[in-house]
Amino acid sequence: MVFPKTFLWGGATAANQFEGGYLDGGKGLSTADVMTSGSHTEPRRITWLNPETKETGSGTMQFGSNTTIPEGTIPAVLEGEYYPSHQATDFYHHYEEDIALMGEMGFKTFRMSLNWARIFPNGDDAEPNEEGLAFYDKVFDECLKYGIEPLVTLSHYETPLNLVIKYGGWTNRKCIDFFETYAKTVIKRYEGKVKYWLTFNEINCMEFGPFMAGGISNGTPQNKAQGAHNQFVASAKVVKYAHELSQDIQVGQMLAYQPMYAYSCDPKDQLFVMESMQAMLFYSDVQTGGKYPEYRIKKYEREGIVLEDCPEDYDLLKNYSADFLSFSCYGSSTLTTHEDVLEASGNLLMGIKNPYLKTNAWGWATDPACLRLAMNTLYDRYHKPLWVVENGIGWADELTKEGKVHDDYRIEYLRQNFKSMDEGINQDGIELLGYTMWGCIDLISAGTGEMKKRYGFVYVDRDDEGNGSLNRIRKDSFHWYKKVIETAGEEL
Ligand code: BGP
Repeated sequence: MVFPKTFLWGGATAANQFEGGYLDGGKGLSTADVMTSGSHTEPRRITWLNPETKETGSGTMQFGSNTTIPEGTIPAVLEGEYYPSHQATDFYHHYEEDIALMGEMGFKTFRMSLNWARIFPNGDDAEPNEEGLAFYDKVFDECLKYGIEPLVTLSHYETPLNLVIKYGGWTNRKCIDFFETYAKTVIKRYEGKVKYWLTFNEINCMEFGPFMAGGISNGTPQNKAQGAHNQFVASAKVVKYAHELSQDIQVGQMLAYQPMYAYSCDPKDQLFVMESMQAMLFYSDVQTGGKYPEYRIKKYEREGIVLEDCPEDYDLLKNYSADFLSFSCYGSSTLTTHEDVLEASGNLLMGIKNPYLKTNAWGWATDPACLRLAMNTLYDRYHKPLWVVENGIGWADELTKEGKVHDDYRIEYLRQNFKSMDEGINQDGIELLGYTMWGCIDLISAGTGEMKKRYGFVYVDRDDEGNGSLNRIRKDSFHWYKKVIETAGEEL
């Protein structure tokens, strides 16, 4: 198997899970900063304060459930609580070392995100924070020194907290303007350094995690629909601006994709899969396809959802759809309508257990076919270039006494996924721009806030209580991936 010479191999991270320095350099608070840590079994929580009574507490913040916090309260950082994003794995103070490690592996690209609240601490500030802008200048310069092309997400699961408190997050159309100002500021500032941009990470997370996706702390169907609409319009405005600024800049969509299998050949199960696929692909139908699909228009009519919109919104969506479609894909899910099977299996988000597949400790099914399936579905539907910007396996890696991490399970997982990707490119003829493995240097988990759910080629010495030296240690997979890149996939 040989990948194209231009193929962009690399790794991916997100500011709120990697950077730390949560108040350094004038950064404001973001939604991620009020989320505590959970565990395999305990959900992550969002902490809140009632400004009148001074009462505090926490509400559920879990994938698969709609966040709600009591009326009259605001999300807030509380004393005595542990918030994993505050230090994360401290890229803020380790970026030179980290980018050098990426350079050593031969990365061609590095997907990272900007922390919006580092640039506009309150989201609605009149002027950007120069210290925040300067930090990312240094990061990009460092990447370019090693010939690493930055791929930058504008918003990865963090919204400036002030926008949540003052405006209700992305339910409010004002966020379109704030985001546009932020995006224009950074796209202009980093012109010549950053060519590839993504607007919203896993935009379809609005469906099952509206607080993470859009700072929406009351995730009613109406609020989620409006939040998504506002983000679509904001994305289109960013595409418009980038194209006007330069022919070289490309703005992509980022979708969380999962192949879905019906548990049985019962037509009811097939229909359930079809509808679940619609719930996922609605987001790319609009952002990459350029228009609201009929099935979603009907759904809104049925449910009495009315969007606050204007005719220009739809012109923008049509004329400024995404240049390419990037996606995350970790495995597949299996769905059923059969109550007895559901009861025996559990796990709502990732579906039920598939007897043909292995799962990791968090119940995520690894699937050797997932990337080829994802690539085919998305390419057939949109015929736009694709980019795998997240894929990988979370594991409670063990550091041996000799200071090694023998992560052969990760190598095996990646080997299978690269074969699947190769089939998509070489057998099916799909245009795939690149691959960035999720969490290339260990970081905290988005879903659970845990440190022990590790993905990286590089181990970071830090535990679930925030203790550790933060030292970086090359895992076995580090050396393996370096070879893969060196040989363009010939040596797996
Ligand atoms: C995606 C997110 C990432 C990331 C990854 C792994 O949904 O875009 O931010 O964290 O999933 O998920 P987790 O961290 O929950 O294992």
